[in-house]
Amino acid sequence: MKLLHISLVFLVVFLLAESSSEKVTKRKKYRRRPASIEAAEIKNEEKSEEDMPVAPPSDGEVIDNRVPLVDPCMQVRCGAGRVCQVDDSGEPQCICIPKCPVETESRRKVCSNHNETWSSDCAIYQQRCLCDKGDGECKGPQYKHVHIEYYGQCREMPHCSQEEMADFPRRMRDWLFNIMRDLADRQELTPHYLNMEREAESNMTRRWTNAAIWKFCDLDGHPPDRSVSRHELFPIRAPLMALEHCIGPFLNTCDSDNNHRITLSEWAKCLQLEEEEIEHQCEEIADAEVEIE
Ligand SMILES: [Ca+2]
Ligand SMILES: [Ca+2]
Repeated sequence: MKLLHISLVFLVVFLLAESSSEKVTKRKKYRRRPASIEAAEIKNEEKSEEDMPVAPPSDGEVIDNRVPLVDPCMQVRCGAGRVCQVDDSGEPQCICIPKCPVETESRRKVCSNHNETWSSDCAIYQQRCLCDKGDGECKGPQYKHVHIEYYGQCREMPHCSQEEMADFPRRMRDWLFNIMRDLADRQELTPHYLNMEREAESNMTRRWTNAAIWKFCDLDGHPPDRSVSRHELFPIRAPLMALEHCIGPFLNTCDSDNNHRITLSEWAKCLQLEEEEIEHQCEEIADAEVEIE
């Protein structure tokens, strides 16, 4: 009996250690917020929750059913604003996060697509989940698709002047190249994109094009279908909106045929690059997925 008791204590300690190390890993994945377009650094593999695939509304996604069952939730990844809970029949379910951490810091605030300030990203995703599940706490049907427009408190955006807009593609190209170079310095690019970065360093004509192609591939991940949806623009749009008031209008102009998707040639055109110098050079998705996980 005593032996069983000790074994149980060990099991609990082990599980606690496992779950806390997982939390540390997840925390590391959160992106630093860029200070400005020139100084911004966005890590290639670091995606926000919004950017990750969201689990189906009612049930969880079983990642690998070969792992021996300890806690059914250990194998389940829930979408943003959801947590895994084992139901009465022992099945893992993704439920809306019951309580978001109380945030007092104003830098945690986010501005929604309804131009409303929320206390944190957790609060906004929780609300979306509640509406998705038809919960009484849902504030209205419009919140079913609520999302983060940008980080920080909602504010009146200055108008992007014609001169600012005219200069924006150049600044954006510079910014993309600088991020790519920075990731290469930190050895955070895959060999495939590292080769493109080296070519960009040594060949001035490839400098902007390679950086533009790399960023396009980086954004086109969910799903990788050779076009970047509005949803896939999130990692570039949300962190920069509060700092660069031209980013929104700029990204809108990129979708020149207004079909809500940006193709590589539309991307090249709005960055004012020669279309014929741009070709699809994205790494196979199987490799990219390994990198994200
Ligand atoms: Ca895509
Ligand atoms: Ca388009």
